[in-house]
Amino acid sequence: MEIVKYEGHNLDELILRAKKEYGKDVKIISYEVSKGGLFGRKKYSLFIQVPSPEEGFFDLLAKEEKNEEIDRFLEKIEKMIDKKIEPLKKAIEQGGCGSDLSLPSHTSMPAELDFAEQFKEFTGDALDLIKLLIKKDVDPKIAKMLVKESCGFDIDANKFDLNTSFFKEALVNAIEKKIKFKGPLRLQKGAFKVISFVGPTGVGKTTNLFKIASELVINQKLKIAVISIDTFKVGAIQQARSFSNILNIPFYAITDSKNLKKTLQNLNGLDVVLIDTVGRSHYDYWRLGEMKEILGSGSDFMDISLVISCNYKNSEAMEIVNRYRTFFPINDIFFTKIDETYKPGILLNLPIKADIPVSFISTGQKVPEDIRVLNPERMANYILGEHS
Ligand SMILES: Nc1nc2c(ncn2[C@@H]2O[C@H](COP(=O)(O)OP(=O)(O)O)[C@@H](O)[C@H]2O)c(=O)[nH]1
Ligand SMILES: [Mg+2]
Repeated sequence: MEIVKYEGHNLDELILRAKKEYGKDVKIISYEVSKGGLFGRKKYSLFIQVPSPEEGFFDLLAKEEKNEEIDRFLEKIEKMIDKKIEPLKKAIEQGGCGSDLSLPSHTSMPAELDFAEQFKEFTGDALDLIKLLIKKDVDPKIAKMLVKESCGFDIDANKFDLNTSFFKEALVNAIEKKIKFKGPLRLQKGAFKVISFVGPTGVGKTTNLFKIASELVINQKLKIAVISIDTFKVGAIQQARSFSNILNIPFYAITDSKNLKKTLQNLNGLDVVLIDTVGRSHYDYWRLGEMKEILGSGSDFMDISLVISCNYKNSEAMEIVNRYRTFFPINDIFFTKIDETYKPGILLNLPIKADIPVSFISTGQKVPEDIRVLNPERMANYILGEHS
């Protein structure tokens, strides 16, 4: 910033001069009047501010002040927006992100009111358990249905409340009634059994197949073989082959149904054959049809386990189940990656909505130890965040 002084006897003329030289928006700071000279005529000193060619310290400071003003203005707007969307944010939190029933039907209604309306037949601990389940991404309808299983009618309050003071007990009881569990693998020696693992790419089919293989070979002392029809994923065969070598079990890589039939016939003397499949996109109908042809050749003695990652969104997982079940009868759901899942509501939502029993849960990448048989208590622990 630079100050320029004009002097003369006519103030209007001085202003005109300044404007001519520095533009019509020139900033007038002040003027002074003095009397002097022979005839005592008025003399004016006009001070104007002109922009300097380079920005000085004061210019920058002035700009800063302006930015602060803008910042304050923006902050105000942000606060106003926050206030407006607050009920919506609460509704999403209570409805559980990712749940397909997560948004309340009328979003203009404050979340608490809507929650109270949806669950008005419950009170006390029952209501608290419903809230907790929804927070863990359990579908609100399923949360309601499960909690009701462990409720009694409180005549005083005219509402349902838990008939135990322990959330875990209430949840285990409800899970026992509503979800089927396949239980530990109890395979007979000599009773030729085939188990196939299907599901999208990367969910953990190969890794977990070998966890099961280890259990069968090392603990149950069964004679087993592994067949891989996962010939399309880069490195898949090598990965499976090296696991098989470690466990010292026969491994076969197969690409068409005729070979699968023949191989299965040849392996008839074994106790168990585990089949690892290609994990394609579940949208790939044509390929799934082809796989059905391959798996279909042994359907009488074959169990098909659908492997699903707990990371999936509820709606996505349900879609996967529906696509796969149009091609194969699914015997059980095998959950993986619980260790990477903060809100494991899918554990309850999927088996209940799909009406399919659950088998195992994979708890990490380590082979063979990171796997557990799912049972009601374990499932309740994962939901309540009490697992160790
Ligand atoms: N964190 C975590 N990673 C897993 C789990 N199960 C498998 N994985 C990893 O997921 C990746 C894909 O597994 P893979 O068995 O090749 O999947 P596939 O394509 O279905 O056969 C590998 O890096 C596995 O180590 C699990 O329970 N937790
Ligand atoms: Mg694989």
